[in-house]
Amino acid sequence: MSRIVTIGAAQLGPIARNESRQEVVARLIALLEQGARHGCDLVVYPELALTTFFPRWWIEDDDELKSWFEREMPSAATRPLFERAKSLGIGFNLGFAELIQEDGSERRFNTSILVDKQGKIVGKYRKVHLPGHHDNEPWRPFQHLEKRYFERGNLGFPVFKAFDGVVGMAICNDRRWPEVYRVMGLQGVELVLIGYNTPVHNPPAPDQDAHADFHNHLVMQSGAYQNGCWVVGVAKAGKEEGVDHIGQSCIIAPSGQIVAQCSTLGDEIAVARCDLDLTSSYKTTIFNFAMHREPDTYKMIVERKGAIPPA
Ligand code: ING
Repeated sequence: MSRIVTIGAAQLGPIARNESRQEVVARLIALLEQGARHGCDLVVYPELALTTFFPRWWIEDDDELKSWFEREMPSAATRPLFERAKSLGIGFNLGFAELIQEDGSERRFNTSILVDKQGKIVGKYRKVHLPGHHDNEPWRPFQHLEKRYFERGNLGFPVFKAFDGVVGMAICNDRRWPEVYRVMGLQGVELVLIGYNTPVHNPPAPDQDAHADFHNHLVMQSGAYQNGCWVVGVAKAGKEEGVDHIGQSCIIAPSGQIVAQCSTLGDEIAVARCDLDLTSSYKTTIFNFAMHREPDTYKMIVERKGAIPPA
């Protein structure tokens, strides 16, 4: 039996500071329609896909800062995306800056949602690993103020039954930390969806710039193989407000192999038919956590099978 999900990695080129939500949503819908022509069931967009990557700037005016956030989802600006996706029978994963009243106070998160083919939000994740710094650091050619503008995610690393499988999400810097995949792997995740905005240059570590593309794929391919799951990584790419970002959006099989990849730094969709049943070979053999990672469980299993007589 095969559980095929046809997935589109919908990479975005730069989003200008003065580009409206409506203009961006039109680009998202264009990619959605390309995905429909390729038979996609699910389209994956980047982190903070509705705006330019505003944490690159020191923003003192709180009203200006809040203008980069979404107060409701769907909103008037994003409803056309939800409606078009529903009419095409395609689900999607969307990253955006979330401003919400929760527990009696205003909360701000770097958020990603999973929307099913009926246009219903069936999963939400809030970014845990917030890279960069909290205060203005004028020595940098550009800032990276996620620690200032967002709270650390408070939802953990959940997985969701969707698209006939077990689906999880991560956001950008999360993908560099192996425990992110493993926490979801221990929940049986079969498909991890990741959006990213990754500058080529990392001011505190310029020696690593030359490896930006390599590190991007290294961490996602490792996460896929070591947890027997599919991983989809989708970039906001290109020179955005003067800052060069990597592209390389891709779809990675549980073997760790890249099976589809974007080759430009603009709006581009890479598509692959992803058989979720391919995860089983890895989850039941080399990365069978119960058998090889939890010895007491192993002993119980083999005793139950009678291979080793009870002590
Ligand atoms: N961006 C980057 C990322 O982890 C970064 C931060 C840039 C880390 C360059 C290392 C090198 O891909 C976000 N948004 O997390």
